[in-house]
Amino acid sequence: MATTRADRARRTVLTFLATAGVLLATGAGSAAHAADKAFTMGFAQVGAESEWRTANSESIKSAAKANGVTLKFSDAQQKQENQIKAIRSYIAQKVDVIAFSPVVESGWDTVLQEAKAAKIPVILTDRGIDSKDPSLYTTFIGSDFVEEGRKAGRWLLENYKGKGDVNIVELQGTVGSAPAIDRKRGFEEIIKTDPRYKIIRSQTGDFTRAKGKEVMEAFLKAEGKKINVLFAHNDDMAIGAIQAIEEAGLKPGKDITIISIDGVKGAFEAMMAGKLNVTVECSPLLGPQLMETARAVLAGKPVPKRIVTKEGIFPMEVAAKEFPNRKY
Ligand code: GYE
Repeated sequence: MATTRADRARRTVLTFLATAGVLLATGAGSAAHAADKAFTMGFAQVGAESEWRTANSESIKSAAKANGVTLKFSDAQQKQENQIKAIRSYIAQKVDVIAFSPVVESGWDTVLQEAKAAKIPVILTDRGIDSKDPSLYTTFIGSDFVEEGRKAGRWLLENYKGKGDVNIVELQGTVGSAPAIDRKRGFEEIIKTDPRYKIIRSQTGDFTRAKGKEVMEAFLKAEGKKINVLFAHNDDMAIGAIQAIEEAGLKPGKDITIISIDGVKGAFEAMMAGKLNVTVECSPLLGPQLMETARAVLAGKPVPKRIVTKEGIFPMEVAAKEFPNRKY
C-alpha cells in the first residue's frame, strides 16, 4: 500500500510539473524524495511477556524489512527504566523516528521532552500514555482497550446461563499499564448494570502464563467452587489459569466460564478443546501501519492523532472455523 501511494504521489508531482511547465522541482521534488527515503527507527518494545507480544515484535520487524526501514529494536523486559534508557540511546544515535509501546501509562514526560528537543518525532504504538502534553508524541496507533473490556462484559451478560449471583475473579494485566486499566474499566462499566455480577477477587498476573496460573491457584484456594467466571485481561493468563483449574479438579470452560482478550492461536486451541469460552480480539499486527505512518510523518504529511485498530470477538463455537484464518 505504501509503495502504491508513494508512486501515485510521485506521478502526481511529475504530471503537475509537466503540465504547469514551471520549475518547481526543488520544492515538490524534495518532498517526494523525503517520502521515499530510507529512514532509521528506534523501537522500544515492552518485553516478550505473551504470545501477543511475540506476534507484535515479529510484525514490526518484518514490516521494517519490507519497507526498507533500518530498525533498532530493544526489549525492556517489562521495565519502564529499560524503556527510558532505550529511548535515550535512540536520541543519542540520532534516529529519524522513535516508536514505542509504553509499559505503563505514567512517567514519560521527561524523556519525551528530550526527544522533542532533539526534533525526533515519537509514535506510540499499542499502549497509550497519560501525559497532559499531547505535543510529546505525533500519533498513537493501537486498540481501544476500554471497548475490549466492554465487549468482554457484554458477552458475559448475554451468554451466561447460570442463575443467582455470578462470582467473577479477574486476572489483571501489568499494574499501571493502559490495557490493564482500560480493560478493567470497560468490563466493570457493563457488568455493574446487572447487580447479580460481582468481582469477588482481582489481582495482577502481569500478562504472563506463569503468573496467571499462580494467581488462579490462590483464587481457587480462597474461593474454591464459589467461582463462576474468570475474566483474564489476556489469553496467556487465561491459559495459565486453565492449568490451575484443571489441577484443582474442575473443568475450565464448564465449571468456570472463561473470558479473555487478544485472540492468539493458543486461545483458539483452548476454545477448540472446550476450555476457554470466548476471546476478544486485539490485533498485534501493527507493523505495516506503523511503518506507513512513520514515513508520512517524516514526509511532513498530516496524520491523525489517534489511529484505532479494528477487531472482533470470537466465542468457542466459531473457533474451529476461524482457526485457519488466524495470523497470530
Ligand atoms: O493484550 C497482552 C500483552 O498491550 C495489548 O500486552 C497489549 C497487551 C496484550 O502482553 O497480551
